[in-house]
Amino acid sequence: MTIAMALPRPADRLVVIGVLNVTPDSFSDGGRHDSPATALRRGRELWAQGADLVDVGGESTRPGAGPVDAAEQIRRVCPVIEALAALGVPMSVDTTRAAVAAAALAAGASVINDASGGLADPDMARVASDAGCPWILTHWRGPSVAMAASARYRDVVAEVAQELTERVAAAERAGVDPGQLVIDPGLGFAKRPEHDLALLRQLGRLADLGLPVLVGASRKSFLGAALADATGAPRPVDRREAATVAVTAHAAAAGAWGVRVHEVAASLDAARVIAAIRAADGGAASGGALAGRALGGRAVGGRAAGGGTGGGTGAERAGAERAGTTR
Ligand code: PMM
Repeated sequence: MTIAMALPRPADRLVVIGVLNVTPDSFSDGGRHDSPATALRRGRELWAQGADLVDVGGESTRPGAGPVDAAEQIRRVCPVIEALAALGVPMSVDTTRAAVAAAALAAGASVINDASGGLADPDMARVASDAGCPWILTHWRGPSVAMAASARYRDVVAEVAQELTERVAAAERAGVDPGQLVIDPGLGFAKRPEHDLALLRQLGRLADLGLPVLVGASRKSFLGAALADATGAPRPVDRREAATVAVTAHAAAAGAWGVRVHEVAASLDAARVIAAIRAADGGAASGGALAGRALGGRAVGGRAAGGGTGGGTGAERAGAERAGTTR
């Protein structure tokens, strides 16, 4: 099956990417899907929930995690990607290693999700440019083991925007089509909770760079800190789901292109409701008190308009396929 090398662009809502970590040690889902069979089952679940992309990764990027060599990442992700591709599931590969990206693209992934923004492996730009596929560039200041020490900023939003601009320029110099680039502030990557929150509050300044913006907040520690109990203990990882959906709604209202989340269904609902609110014009023309007041409501990704993937959730798509109504 040939998988299109284009970004999903639902006409009217935020893209929702489902996380599938085929790792023993990721901070949230590590160890849950680290056999091909369990990973395949989870990938199918995410697709059925309506994921626009399933993001398959074989290396934990949690703070302090050590590197996983390319051969081991390939061993973890490629069988899963091949099996999901055979079902028609669109996928990104979450890796900072060019060899892993190349193997994953050959196995059926269609997007590179590079949490290092191209910095970890100088060959990544060539792989992205040769494949002509979308490339997600995440803000990064060094490997997971050294991340905490580089979480120093005078103006985190300005510095992240500047450093992402440099990554975009480097990708373009390497021959990558700018229409295939997505930027991501890298929440939790060399960031303290106050940095993550400031980046979310000012997402529009990243959107102003003119590229689609992806937000990866799902279950991250700044959400645990924001929901700390009376003793100051952070909310445990497995109870950050509502907080994750809150960020999805915020990102959608601020005009982000997509979110990367562990549970797709609730974020997809949030994305659809925000899209419905943004599309509503009843009363706006007659000028209610809040009518027309922008909530950061610009379209992100000025270089690439509309398009669409046919819309609908995975479950709806599956239903339509059963009913023979897909185009
Ligand atoms: N975060 C993680 C992994 N990959 N990719 C992008 N583009 N953005 C992110 O914020 C991001 C990512 C770490 O989270 P995980 O361990 O739950 O996968």
